[in-house]
Amino acid sequence: MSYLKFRKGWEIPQREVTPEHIYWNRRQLIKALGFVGLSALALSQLPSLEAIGSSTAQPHTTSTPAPTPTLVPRSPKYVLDRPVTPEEEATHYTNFYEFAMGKREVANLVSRFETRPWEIEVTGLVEKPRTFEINELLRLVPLEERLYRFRCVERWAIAVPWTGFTMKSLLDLVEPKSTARYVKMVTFFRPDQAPEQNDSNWPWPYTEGLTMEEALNELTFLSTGIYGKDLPKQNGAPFRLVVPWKYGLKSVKSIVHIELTDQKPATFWETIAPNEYPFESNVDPDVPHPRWSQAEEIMLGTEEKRPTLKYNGYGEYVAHLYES
Ligand SMILES: Nc1nc2c(c(=O)[nH]1)N[C@H]1C(S)=C(S)[C@@H](COP(=O)(O)O)O[C@H]1N2
Ligand SMILES: [Mo]
Repeated sequence: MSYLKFRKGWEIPQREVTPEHIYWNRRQLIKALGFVGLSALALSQLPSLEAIGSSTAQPHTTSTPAPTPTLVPRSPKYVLDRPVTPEEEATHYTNFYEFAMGKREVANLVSRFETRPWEIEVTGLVEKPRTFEINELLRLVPLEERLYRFRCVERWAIAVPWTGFTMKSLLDLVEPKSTARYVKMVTFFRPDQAPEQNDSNWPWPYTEGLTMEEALNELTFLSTGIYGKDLPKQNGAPFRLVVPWKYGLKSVKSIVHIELTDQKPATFWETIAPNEYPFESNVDPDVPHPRWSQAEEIMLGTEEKRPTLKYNGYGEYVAHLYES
C-alpha cells in the first residue's frame, strides 16, 4: 500500500542544535518565581531546571480554569543516557496522520484543530464510568515531569521532558473491574478540523490499546506537556499516551475515549498491516521490521546513530511483563 512508504527518519537536514528548551525553561522559571525585568545576562546565569522542575500549563480559555501554573517537579527517577532533543526538532518533526503524511507539514496544518474545551470519556469495565473535562482531570491527578527516550518504529528517536500523570492515577479514579483485560484508547474524529480524516481509506479514528498490566505499569504516562509547556497540537494536545518501551505508534495522541474491555482492541496500524505493526510492538533490536533492520536508531536534531536498546532501555521496569 502506497501510504506505507515512509520517508527515512535520518533524511533530515543537519540543523543547528539550539538548546531552546533551556532558554524557555529559565524564562518560565523566572515568571513562576515572580522575577521580572531581569537582564539577559542574569537569565543566562540561572541554573538549568534539571534540579528544580519546570512550570506547567499556560492559560486556557474555558469556563473551568486550568490549574494555576505551578512548578511541576521533575522525577529524579527517570534519567537519560543522551542529550535532550532540541525542542524545535521534537515539536516540528511529528507523526500525526490525521493532519498530514509529511512530518514537517503537520505543525502548519493544526490551526483549525480545537483542543479546549476537551472531554475524555472513560467507560467499559469500570465501577465508576465518568467523563472528565481535561482541566478538571488535571486537578485530580498528581502532575510530574519525566525525561523519557522515545523511539519511532521508523528508526528516528527523541529524548524529551514530558509533563503529565500516570495512567494508573487516572484508572484509580474509575476503579477497574477485575474482568478488565485491555485498555482501548481512541483519538478524536473531526474531518472538518483534521484534513486527512476525510480520506476514508484509513481506519479512523486512530485507536490503540494496552493490556491492563501494561496500562498499570509505572512507566505508562499520560502527557499534557513537553519542555515545560503545554503540549503543542502537533504533539497530541491536549492529552496523549506515552509508553517509552514500545514503538511510538502505540503512544496515541489527542485521546477522547478510554474504554476498559475484555476484548483485545483492533488498533489503527495493526488493522492496516498486522505483520508490520503487531499489537505488542515492544522496541527490540533483534526483531527487524519486515522492510528494515531495527538494530540502530537515529536521534533527531543531531542525527547521531545509536544501537537500539531492548525495551528502549526500560527492561528493568517492563521485562517481567513478557516473561512466560
Ligand atoms: N492519533 C495519532 N496518534 C499518533 C500518531 C498518529 O498519526 N495519530 N502517530 C504515532 C507515531 S507513529 C509516533 S512515532 C508518535 C509520534 O509522536 P510525536 O510526533 O509527538 O513525536 O505518535 C503516535 N501517535
Ligand atoms: Mo512512529
